[in-house]
Amino acid sequence: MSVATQQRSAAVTVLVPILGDQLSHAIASLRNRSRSDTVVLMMEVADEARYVRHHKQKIIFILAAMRHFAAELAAAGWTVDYIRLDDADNSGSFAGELTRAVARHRPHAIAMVEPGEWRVRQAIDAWRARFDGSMDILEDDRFLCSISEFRRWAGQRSTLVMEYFYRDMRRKTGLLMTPDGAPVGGQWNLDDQNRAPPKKGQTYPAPLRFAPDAVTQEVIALVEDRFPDHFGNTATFALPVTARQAQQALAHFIDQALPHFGTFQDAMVAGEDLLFHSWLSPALNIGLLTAGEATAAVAAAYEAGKAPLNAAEGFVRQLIGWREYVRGYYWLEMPGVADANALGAERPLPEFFWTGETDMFCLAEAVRNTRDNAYAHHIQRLMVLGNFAMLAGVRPQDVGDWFLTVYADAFEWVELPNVLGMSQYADGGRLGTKPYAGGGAYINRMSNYCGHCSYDVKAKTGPQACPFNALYWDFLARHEDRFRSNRRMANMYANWDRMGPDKQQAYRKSAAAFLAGLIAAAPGWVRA
Ligand code: FAD
Ligand code: DLZ
Ligand code: SF4
Repeated sequence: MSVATQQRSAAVTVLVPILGDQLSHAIASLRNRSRSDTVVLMMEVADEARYVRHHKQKIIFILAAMRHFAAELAAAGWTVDYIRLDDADNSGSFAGELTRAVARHRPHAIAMVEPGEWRVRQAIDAWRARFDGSMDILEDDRFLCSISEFRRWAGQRSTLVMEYFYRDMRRKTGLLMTPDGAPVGGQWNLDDQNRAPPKKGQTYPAPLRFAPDAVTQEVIALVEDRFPDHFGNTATFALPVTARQAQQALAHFIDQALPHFGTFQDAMVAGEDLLFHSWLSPALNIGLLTAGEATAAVAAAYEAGKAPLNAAEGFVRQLIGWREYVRGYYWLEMPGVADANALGAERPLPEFFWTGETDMFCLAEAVRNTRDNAYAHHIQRLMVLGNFAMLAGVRPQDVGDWFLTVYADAFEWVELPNVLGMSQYADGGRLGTKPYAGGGAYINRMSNYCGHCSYDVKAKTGPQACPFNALYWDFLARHEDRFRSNRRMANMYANWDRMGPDKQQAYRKSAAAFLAGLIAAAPGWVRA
């Protein structure tokens, strides 16, 4: 491997630690800095792989991308002190490696970009308090909205409605805006054109899969050796691990998938792991690609007539709307939100989230995609996995641990708001105004899953009936006090009322029988 671990001969002045999700050549800590008095520190540490037992592909992805990035920096003339996981003296933690690096290089200053996760920020701040030199923590300006800017935005409002934040971000970036400040096409949000079910006979583009090179293969062997019991397949690893590959993935998405991305954003199809989704979140979240680059390329494709507005707007909304919004929410609400459990859900996570062994085809299919690719698309996460967990009353922190462990794109700043806020309603509606709850009819309408399933989606109660049906009504009944007065749920309660007591009882008995049969996961899946 060509990673440079050079000792500098001249007195070193500035140490620049770069974390595994900061792999951007334009990172603020390197900007305007001289190569002659800088040592870049990159640290592979076992603690980060083990604080939850990440999917093997997630560890491979981050370590392989780190090694490629370090080699690129070295080739560009930077001095890189790269600590490998299997280095003999590796302490296993960021704090331990910072201490060792200070002893090696005796820097007069340290400069690093703010860590993306609360947990890591706390550890770095604690270390910094003990360090007797100067240490600058710089803003992560790869995000389009800073943490302080979001705080100001939120401070002026009683509720955090994403739509208003999104409009401000459109104005700020000028993306898909006319010169006189109006949204292109006259509407801010084309979400109502993003919900078509899959079409019979539709074909889907083949995902762009990157074959592991020698560097990545070495990491795969290392991960198999060091973390053999972690969840996930490694033979199917195909993620981009360099900025160049991430650009290829973006170009492939724009060319092959973007034209249909908007229309079929909520569709699900058996055996189709991506449909028209981009699979760019892993690369975006570790910095191989920035949101600015991806949205500019998509807006340009729209302007060139290569994609319709509902696709370009849908994609831009996810990135400058949702992605930036959840990050702002995370830093606004942490650490309290991590323990949120507004619905008092206490059931442990079912075992099938790990094994995939369930007769519910939609869930088995989502777990398979997760195991094979460390990926599932948004509607699998929200309306299959998350929906099931919420309806079944699974403890939100167990759900969060699972999502954080299994996805290559899972970093707490984006995972936690999506799980606790959007999907589990654990924050009591701070992020979303109503729970994302759906029965079998929703999944049947938006997918072809039910045709493959041994349950009957049309049957309402009894052992053969789709479990989502009874669980849905049981959830509404359990949380009637909270949700009946929610205007957006009035229709659902009107339907519940029309059923009458016998039918209501049958639903509740069916749900109870199903829930009694669920097997809980053993604790060792997440933490040793
Ligand atoms: P596309 O559908 O192609 O969307 C394009 C991009 O938009 C994504 O790459 C992503 O960067 C961004 N995006 C879309 N939706 C969201 C969103 N809700 N929040 C933030 N960014 C969004 N996303 C993560 O990046 N990491 C996570 O750990 C994560 N956990 C999730 C957990 C749950 C329960 C839910 C419901 C959603 C979660 N998401 C998470 C959001 C979303 O599901 C993924 O970003 C998306 O599935 C990634 O696949 P893609 O790149 O093909 O996305
Ligand atoms: C997730 C992860 C893993 C598995 N390994 C490393 C690592 O060895 N070195 C590193 O710098 N980062 C790693 N990461 C990412 C971190 O856990 C964390 O998400 C980021 O530092 C953001 O705070
Ligand atoms: Fe899922 Fe129910 Fe359809 Fe089976 S019948 S795939 S459990 S929604």
